Amino acid sequence: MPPGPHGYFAGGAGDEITLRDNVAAWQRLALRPRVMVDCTVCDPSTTVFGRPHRHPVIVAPTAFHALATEEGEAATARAAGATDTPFCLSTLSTTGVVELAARAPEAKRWFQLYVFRDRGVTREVVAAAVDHGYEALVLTVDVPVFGTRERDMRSGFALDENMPIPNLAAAGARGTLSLKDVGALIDPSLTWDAVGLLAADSGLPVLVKGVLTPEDARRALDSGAAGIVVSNHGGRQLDTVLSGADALPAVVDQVGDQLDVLVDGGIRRGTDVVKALALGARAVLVGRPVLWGLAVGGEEGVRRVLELLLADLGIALTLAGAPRAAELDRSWVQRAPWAGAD
Ligand code: FNR
Ligand code: LAC
Repeated sequence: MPPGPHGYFAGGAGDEITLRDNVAAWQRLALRPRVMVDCTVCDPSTTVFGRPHRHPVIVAPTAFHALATEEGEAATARAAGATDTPFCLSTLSTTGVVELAARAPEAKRWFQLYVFRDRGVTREVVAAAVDHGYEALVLTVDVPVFGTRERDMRSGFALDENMPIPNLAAAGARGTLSLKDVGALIDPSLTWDAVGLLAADSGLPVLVKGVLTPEDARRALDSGAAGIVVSNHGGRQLDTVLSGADALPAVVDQVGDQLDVLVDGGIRRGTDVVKALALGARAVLVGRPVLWGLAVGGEEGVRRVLELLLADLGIALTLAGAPRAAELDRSWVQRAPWAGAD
């Protein structure tokens, strides 16, 4: 990839402390495997919103897939569909909501929402998602403004005016766009009442993405959310916040019996997924690995990334003595001795 788009995909906010810790935090947990368990059948399945999923991996919403491959989000969604992985389309996609549904009809699709200042545009895009079979809305709540992305400042990263970004065009964006221009279209006045309104308007389950504290988890529950994604946006927003791995347990303790809690950030290995499930997550979202697969090999590349992760998950579950993923609990993890003193 050219350095500008590569830095945009790879980078985080500030000193990238949270970006690095997202990966490191899973590695600070040690597994406590059980042996002599009948592992003839491995069943990684889970339920999200009461619906069965063949496995707990979901493609995280990420913007601008045409930066990685000409086909854009259709390639990613098809690869997701081929591996029974739900695909979450970003509001900032380079393929529209309706077009993606037509080009990847097999994929289980979710839609991630950024609420624009122009609420008319938001209403229309949500209505299109509802009409075209998207199964859930993921309301991202950690972007009242974009974080300080110094890689993008150094590279002068901007979106070429020839790259289609349908929802931004509808929201009035024109010409070459910096991330600041994009951010200016997003409504920074959003508060918790938006969750219930969105659920009522759409009739779809609403997941609140970007919660890191039990306080906010409780507010999400009280606001009518169906679930939460414990997430720091891949370390791209507020630097030095907790990783998903470290924020997850307290959120599960607060609302886990009433809401589906998902987690993302730094999930790279089957063992990371096992740890997330053991800590109480129902599913995990994966961001950058999918983008790298897309950049290297388009649809085939994404498929390969997902297949590798799912195969690794099967081995990890089996070797952990938890062939049925639903049986994992916190007794499967402990703080690792190599994690160092607090
Ligand atoms: C993102 N993420 C994101 N989230 C969101 O809700 N809407 C979006 O449009 C985007 N766009 C986006 C672009 C890029 C390039 C990245 C890397 C991330 C955040 C994403 O959904 C997810 O929270 C993180 O990427 C998860 O961390 P990992 O798996 O990338 O470590
Ligand atoms: C990002 C946005 C688009 O993290 O969510 O770049």
